[in-house]
Amino acid sequence: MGHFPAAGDTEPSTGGRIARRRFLGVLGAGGGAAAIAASLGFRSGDAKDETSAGHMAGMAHPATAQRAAAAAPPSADEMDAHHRAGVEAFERNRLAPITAGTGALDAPFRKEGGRRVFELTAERTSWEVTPGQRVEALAFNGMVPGPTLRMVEGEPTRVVVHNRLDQSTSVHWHGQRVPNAMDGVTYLTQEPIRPGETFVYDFTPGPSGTHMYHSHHNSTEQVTKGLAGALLVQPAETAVEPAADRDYLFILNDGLGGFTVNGKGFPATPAYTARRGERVRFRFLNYGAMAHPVHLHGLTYEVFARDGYPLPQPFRCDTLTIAPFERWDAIVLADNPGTWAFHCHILSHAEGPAGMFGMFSALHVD
Ligand SMILES: [Cu+2]
Repeated sequence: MGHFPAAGDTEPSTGGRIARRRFLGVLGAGGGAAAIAASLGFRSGDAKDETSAGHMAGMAHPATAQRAAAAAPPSADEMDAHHRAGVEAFERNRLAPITAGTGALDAPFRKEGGRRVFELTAERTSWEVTPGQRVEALAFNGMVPGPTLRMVEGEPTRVVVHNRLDQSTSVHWHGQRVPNAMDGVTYLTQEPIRPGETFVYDFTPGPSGTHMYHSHHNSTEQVTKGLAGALLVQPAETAVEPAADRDYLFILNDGLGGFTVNGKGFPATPAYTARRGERVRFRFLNYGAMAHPVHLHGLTYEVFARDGYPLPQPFRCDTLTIAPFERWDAIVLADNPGTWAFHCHILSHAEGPAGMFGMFSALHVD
């Protein structure tokens, strides 16, 4: 995260440049600052972020940029305009994607004999986090997070991993009880998958529930830049899990282009929907470096599993902290109509002077 502007991130320079950096630092870290910098009309070099084109449509404002350059805070009108523009962009995203690329799509698979076979290819990819904010990702099958692998408890499964990176890699099946040689930790359980090589993982999925897969080689870089995804194991006996009308992923990361849900920062974050009276399952996963307390307005979580294991007693809450690499499953009864804010409650991960950013989404109940 060191490349993002922070309050102390000033060069020994003079005048407006320092003031501008300080101003950006106050606005918050990560993609938020990047998006805000872009919206205020800074070139990406000024903000030292990863933004290329970096404009949220309709949010650039020449007068705002001049004022910011003179280190004056935005006026109430300007602040409100940015807040409004963000929510309007989020609403547009509900109808049609405002960024290229969708993460965590279901992975296709084929059957060979009684075996389910997936293919994963690790490659460098350009990934659009918020409109105009492109970052260099390390991705499986070109998406961030990687494709969702849906397996069945007890059904023999193979994952063929192709490495098209310029560094070695491996894949760990986080939460699965696999034979040691399939555990994916380089030199501890296997040789690295070298650039250009392919490795075949064979195991029988279990336990059931919400799990993950991720690189276990140079993982500080490889995982946070995208080499991770959801691994969902359907129980052999379906009665193990509560029934749900909808089943959603809420995958947190804080290491690629700021604070993200399913690979996107607000306003490009997923907009969740439900019909009144439905039981909605949320699977929370975190492959970032920080814990994130995810709060849902107006409705209640009934949390029933942690790391795929059913809790002895489900519990209710409205703010659920997801530590790195934990998985939590909750049912939300959509009994209160409206559009409910759904966000990380570390405020500097979700909302600042220019409105919502990063880990902010909403659940719309018809
Ligand atoms: Cu957070």
